[in-house]
Amino acid sequence: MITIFASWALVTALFFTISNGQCPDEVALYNYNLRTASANNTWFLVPVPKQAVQSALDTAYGTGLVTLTDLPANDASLFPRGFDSTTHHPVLVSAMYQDDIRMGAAKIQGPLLGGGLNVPNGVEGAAVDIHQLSERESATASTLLEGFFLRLGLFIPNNAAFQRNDNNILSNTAAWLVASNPVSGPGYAPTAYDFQFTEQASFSLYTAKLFKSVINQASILSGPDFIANLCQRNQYYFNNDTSTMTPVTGNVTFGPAADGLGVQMQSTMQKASSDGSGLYLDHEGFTGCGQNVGFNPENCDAAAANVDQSAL
Ligand SMILES: *[C@@H]1O[C@H](CO)[C@@H](O)[C@H](O)[C@H]1NC(C)=O
Ligand SMILES: *[C@@H]1O[C@H](CO)[C@@H](O)[C@H](O)[C@H]1NC(C)=O
Ligand SMILES: CC(=O)N[C@H]1CO[C@H](CO)[C@@H](O)[C@@H]1O
Repeated sequence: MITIFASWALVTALFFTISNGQCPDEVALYNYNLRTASANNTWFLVPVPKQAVQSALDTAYGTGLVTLTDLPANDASLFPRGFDSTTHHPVLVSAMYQDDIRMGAAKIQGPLLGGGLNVPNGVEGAAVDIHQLSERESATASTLLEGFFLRLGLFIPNNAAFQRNDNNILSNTAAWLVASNPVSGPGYAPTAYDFQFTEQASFSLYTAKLFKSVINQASILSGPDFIANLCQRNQYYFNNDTSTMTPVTGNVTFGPAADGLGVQMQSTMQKASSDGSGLYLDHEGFTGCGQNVGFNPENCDAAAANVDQSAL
C-alpha cells in the first residue's frame, strides 16, 4: 500500500529541552546511515467524505494526478466493524514527539515536534502527502522531511507528546505559524488540528494491524519528486517491550490549516465535517512510543516493495 500525503507536515525543533521518560532509540545501531528516532506519537484515523479527500489531493499534487483507492474495508482483520468506503475515506492525522534523533554519527540536539495529514491508499505500492509543519525553519527540518510540503508549526504542549488535562483528557493542538513581517505585524497561527482523547483498554473500530500498516506506508512526495516518481518510507516499530500501542478514542477538530496550499478561512477537511466546523466526534487512534527509521527517497515501486514486514 502507498500513503498519499494528503496535505502537509508541521515541524518544530526544541533545543536544550530535557525530556523525561521517553523510550530509547533502539534502532540507530542497526541503521547507521539513516535518520532514526524514538517516536512518541499519536495517530488518529478520521473518516472524511471522499470528495473532500480527493479535492485535498488535487490541491496538493495537481488535479487528477493522484486518485484515491479504497482500503480493503471488508477485511475484518483491519476493519472489525466494516467501513463505508462508498462515501468516506480515512485520513491519518498525527501528533509527533521525536527524541534521541540520530543521523550517522550526528545526534540532533533536542526533540522534534511534528504533525501531518496523510491519506492511506489501498494499492500495493506508495501513499500521498498534503503538507507538513515544523518549528525549525532551518535546513535541518527540510532535510528531515525532504520532499514534503513543510510548514513551521506551533504545538501545544511544546515539551511532551501530549498534554494531560483535568479528568484525564489528553490533548494536542498543532497550528501553522505564519511568519510575521514588518507590514503585517505579528505572525498568526491558523490551527491545523486539535485532538482531545482518552486512553482505552482495546481497539474497537480498527485493529493494531491496520494502524501499523497505514503508518508504515511509503509516502508519495510532491513537486519535482512527484514528477520523478519518488516516494519515502518512514518505518515505525511498535514491537519492542518499550513500544506498546495504547488505543485511544476522542475528537479530532480540523482547522483552516488542515490542508491546502495557502492561508485560507476554512480547510477542505473542516468544511467536509457534518456541521462544517471541522469537528469529527468519537474517532479511534493510538498513542505509543516506538522507534522510527526514516529512509531516503526512492522509486515509488521500490519504496512500496521495501516496506519492512517486521514493522507490520
Ligand atoms: C510518551 O509521552 C507521554 C506524555 O508526555 C508520557 O507520559 C509517556 O511516558 C511517554 N511514553 C514513553 C514510552 O516514553
Ligand atoms: C468530544 O466532544 C463531545 C461533544 O462536545 C464531548 O461530550 C466529549 O466529552 C468529547 N470527548 C473528549 C474525549 O474530550
Ligand atoms: C529487545 C528487542 O526486542 N529488541 C529489538 C528492538 O527492535 C529492533 C529493530 O526492530 C530489533 O533489532 C531488536 O532486536
